[in-house]
Amino acid sequence: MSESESSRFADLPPLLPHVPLQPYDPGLSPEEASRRYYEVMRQRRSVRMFSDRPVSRETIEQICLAGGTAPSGAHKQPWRFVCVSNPELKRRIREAAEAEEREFYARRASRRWLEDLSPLGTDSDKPFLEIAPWLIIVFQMVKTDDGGMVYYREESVGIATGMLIAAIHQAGLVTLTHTPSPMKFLSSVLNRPDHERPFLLLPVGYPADDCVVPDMERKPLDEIVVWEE
Ligand code: IYR
Repeated sequence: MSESESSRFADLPPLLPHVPLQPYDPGLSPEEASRRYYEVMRQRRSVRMFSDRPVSRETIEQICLAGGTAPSGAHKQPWRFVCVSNPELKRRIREAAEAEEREFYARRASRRWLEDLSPLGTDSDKPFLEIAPWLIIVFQMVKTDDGGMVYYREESVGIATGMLIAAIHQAGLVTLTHTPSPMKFLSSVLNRPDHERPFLLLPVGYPADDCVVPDMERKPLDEIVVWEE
């Protein structure tokens, strides 16, 4: 560290103890391990038709622990996962979300936006908010619980949410990245403090027996990657 960096503040906290990394060994070559992971992840679909079949709290706990392994700015872990199975709370969330969505489809959405959504068949009806056994509402924290700073909040919470979604899929369950907009109602319905802001709502459960999903393709590798070797 340069003289100017080390001496700017005299009283910074000491370096944490450092321990040897225990590298994760998939027991396979990187080629095989990454292929198998892709084969699992390519089967993930966003689902809007849920079964009411129960999912244990233990499962949701493991999924949240996996989401919580995400990296974050200065390790502030600025996420809170509010896990709702209470039927009365789910009903109130559905009611408020549908009110916002009715406004969205009837007035707020531009013609362009409705054009893009039309092939997906979405509308303001959100029965899955009551049918799915769990709703995980991801909140981002604009301050830590003790009033400290957080850094790269959106990036950190976005990464944690992605890892949560991967964990839901790995568990053999399905979800949907639901974005009721605006979502401020979630703070009041769920009684969350001011320093937590709603980020995303994930219904979690099994798909309905007659569940269908839109037949669409993902972009091929050469459209999502640029090589500079
Ligand atoms: N939030 C609305 C609209 C909507 C927006 C996008 I972007 C989608 O991929 C799907 C729906 C709703 O949930 O209906």
